[in-house]
Amino acid sequence: MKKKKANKIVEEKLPKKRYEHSVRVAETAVKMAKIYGGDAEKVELAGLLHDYAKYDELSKLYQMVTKYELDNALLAYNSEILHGPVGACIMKYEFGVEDEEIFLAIHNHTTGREHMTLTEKIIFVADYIEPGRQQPGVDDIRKMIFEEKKLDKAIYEISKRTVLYLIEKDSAIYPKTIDCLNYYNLEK
Ligand code: DGI
Ligand code: FE
Ligand code: FE
Ligand code: FE
Repeated sequence: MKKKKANKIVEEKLPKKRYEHSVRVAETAVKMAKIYGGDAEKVELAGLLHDYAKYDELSKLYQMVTKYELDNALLAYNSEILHGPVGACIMKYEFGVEDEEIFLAIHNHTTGREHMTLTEKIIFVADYIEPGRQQPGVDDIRKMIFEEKKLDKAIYEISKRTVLYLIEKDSAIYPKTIDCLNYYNLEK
C-alpha cells in the first residue's frame, strides 16, 4: 500500500481528531526513523494505519478475534487492547499489506512486547509522544527520544506509566504489557 492510499482509507474511516492523531504519529515516526536508522516508509505507513480499527464495534472486534485466530485471552481485558491486533489483521488480510514489520507494529502498538523490532518500537513510542499528546511528563519522554537518544529507556518509561495508570484505574493488565515492562527494564 502507498502512503496516499493509507491516508485516504484512514481519513475516510476515522473521526477527524483520530485521523489527525494518526497523521501526527506517522510524522513523529518518520522523524524518529531518521534518528534511529529506521525505515521511514514503513513507519510512515504503520503510523497512518495503527488505529484503523479503534472505533470498530465491539461485536466486530470479537468476530475478528475468532476469524483471525487471535489470542482469545484478549477478550478478558479492556476492549482497548483489541484494535491493534485486529487492525493489523485487517491490513494484512483485507488490504494486502504484506510487510511483517508493519503488521507487528500495528499489532503491538498498545501493549508493546519483548524483543520489538525497530519499526514496532518507533510506532509504540510515536503513539505516546506525538505533538498532540499532553499526558503529564510526556516531555520527559520526548527528551529521552530526541535529545538523549535512549529508545529502550523511553519504552520502559512509557510501559511503566501505562501500568501505573492501569493499576490506578483497577484495570486488568494484559501479560504482554507486563512482559514489555520487564524486558525493557533490563534492556534500558
Ligand atoms: O489508541 P491510542 O489511544 O492512540 O493509544 P493506545 O492504543 O496505545 O492505548 C489505548 C489504551 O489502552 C490506553 O488508554 C491504555 C490502554 N492499555 C494499554 N495496555 C493495556 C491497556 N488496557 C488494559 N486494560 N490492559 C493493558 O494491558
Ligand atoms: Fe491505538
Ligand atoms: Fe500506545
Ligand atoms: Fe494511536
